[in-house]
Amino acid sequence: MRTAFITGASSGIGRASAVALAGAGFQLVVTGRRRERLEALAAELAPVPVHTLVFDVGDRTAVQAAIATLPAELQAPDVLINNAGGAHGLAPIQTGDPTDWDQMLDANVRGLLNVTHALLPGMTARQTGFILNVGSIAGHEAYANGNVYCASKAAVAMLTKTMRLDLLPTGVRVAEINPGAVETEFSRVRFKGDEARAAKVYEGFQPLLPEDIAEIIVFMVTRPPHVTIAEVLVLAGAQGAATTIVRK
Ligand code: 8X3
Repeated sequence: MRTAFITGASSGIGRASAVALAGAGFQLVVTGRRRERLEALAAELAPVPVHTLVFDVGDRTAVQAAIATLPAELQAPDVLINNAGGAHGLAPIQTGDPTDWDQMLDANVRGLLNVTHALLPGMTARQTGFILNVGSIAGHEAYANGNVYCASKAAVAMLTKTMRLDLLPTGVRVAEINPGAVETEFSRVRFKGDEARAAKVYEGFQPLLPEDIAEIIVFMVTRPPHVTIAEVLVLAGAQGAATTIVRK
């Protein structure tokens, strides 16, 4: 049975990807910070084998310790989805909160590196595998007040390209999916629980659903070895660019 390892699987795109990959015949390792949510997901997906690991991707020691508890086979997954991350705050650089900046860089950039570093020995030894990084339209387009979030996702975009080159001789393929406006906890986290402000982001148009992204993720990671869909940008139908949305 093929194995998919998914970070940030307790909600949003990570959770939807876990459900979709289980449906496509994968066994799973699902990780996140919220144990109850991961356990509920594992129960929902039974009898598919689902291993849960609780850690913060930004904590390298915790990442390494958790992954070391896995059986060797699960430390060398067929597919790694680097999904964990998010946005904190939406403010001009001159009034932004450096604590928010640290959180975004820790999860979106260092977190991706921490998990990848822990799994690459197993994946490269197998000489096969697929790493899919969840980037964002924000990594390819600047928008006002996006500053550090955009920068963190631009780092994901460049890491994807450079990792692909470095890993080429190993048979491990690397790609990036870049969602636009997806209705998840993303805006609630960005606006620190301000539900009204978060709801406004998705008001007046049909945003993408996490399941829309998950379906594409499954397609990307199940292509045969001679096919790498290297980058995909997925926008809502009413969206032309990061902040260009037709609201009716
Ligand atoms: C989330 C999409 O447009 O808010 O990464 O940056 S956006």
